[in-house]
Amino acid sequence: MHNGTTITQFIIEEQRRVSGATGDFTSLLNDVVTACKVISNLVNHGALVGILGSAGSENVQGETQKKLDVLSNDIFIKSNEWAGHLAAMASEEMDDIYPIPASYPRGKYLLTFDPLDGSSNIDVNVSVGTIFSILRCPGEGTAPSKQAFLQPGTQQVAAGYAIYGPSTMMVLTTGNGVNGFTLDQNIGEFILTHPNIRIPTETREFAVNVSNMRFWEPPVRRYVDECLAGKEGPRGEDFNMRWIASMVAEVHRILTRGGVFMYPLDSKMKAKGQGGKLRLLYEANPMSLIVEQAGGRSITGPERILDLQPEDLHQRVPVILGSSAEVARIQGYHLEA
Ligand code: AHM
Ligand code: MG
Repeated sequence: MHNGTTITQFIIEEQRRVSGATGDFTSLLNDVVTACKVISNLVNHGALVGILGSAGSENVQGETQKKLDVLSNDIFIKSNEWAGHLAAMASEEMDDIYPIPASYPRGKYLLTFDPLDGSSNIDVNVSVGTIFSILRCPGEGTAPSKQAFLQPGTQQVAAGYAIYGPSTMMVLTTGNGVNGFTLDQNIGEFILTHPNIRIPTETREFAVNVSNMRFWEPPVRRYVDECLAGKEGPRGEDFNMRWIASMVAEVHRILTRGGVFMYPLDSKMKAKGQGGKLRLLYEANPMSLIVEQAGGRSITGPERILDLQPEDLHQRVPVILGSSAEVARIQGYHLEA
């Protein structure tokens, strides 16, 4: 039995501190929370409700869509299009932006999301999640365009993720620290269980897909080589490694006990004309805001991710994030190179 602060109460109390707040943003966050509860319920039921496996389609990135990718995308749209808080949405699973239909009032915010991150894990029952970011829509009243979404991550009003793991959690920042909420399935509410999350600055754990090692650039190679050399190497300490292939789960671990997550640029991506694996607007930017708000750092290699000027809706970027001292070291290796 938990009688703590619900996420709704938490958001309303935060809103009271902002003078002139209309409650629009609070209701928008509530709709996002509802969407994540619905997705959580589907993920939990898995094969019982026939939602595992491929949808038989591809998204704009040329990736095979899972049934749950498509369903989660629909749930996000249905939950968030009606209330009048949004001007448009953009998602990993949609080629173009989704302007709010004329049958609903148009609001002042933009919502971007990856409805089911790590979906390659869904059929093997490993943690997946939803990532989202909220921006203000520039040029209020005018029809939203793709251009409206191309704002640096520093402009995000809020960012968060839901993780569908052994328990379902929601981790949220509105630019004033990071808080974690656990879904109490019995009462259907997210309860504040992890107030003011801080990432430990030092770490001895890294996460990277080592099968790509031969394609990496020298600074990443150097960092990982030094970790692997352990006590006998230049770091003088043994490191541990994890790779879940679900960014949400990786970031959640780092928020909990520190560490570094890397999906760096490599020569294989470059040959395909890609700037990285992960998408800037609905993966890298929201996760970077969360990580920085929790005292960590997030970079492409040489640059801070939140400072990047997006050029495209589905732009991909390299991502290196986590404990500040380690990420600073990796950034140093990039700048030296
Ligand atoms: P997705 O949004 O299509 O699920 O892809 C993103 C995921 C990340 O969650 C994860 O870090 C990465 O892709 C895993 O990549 P890989 O399969 O190369 O290990
Ligand atoms: Mg994703």
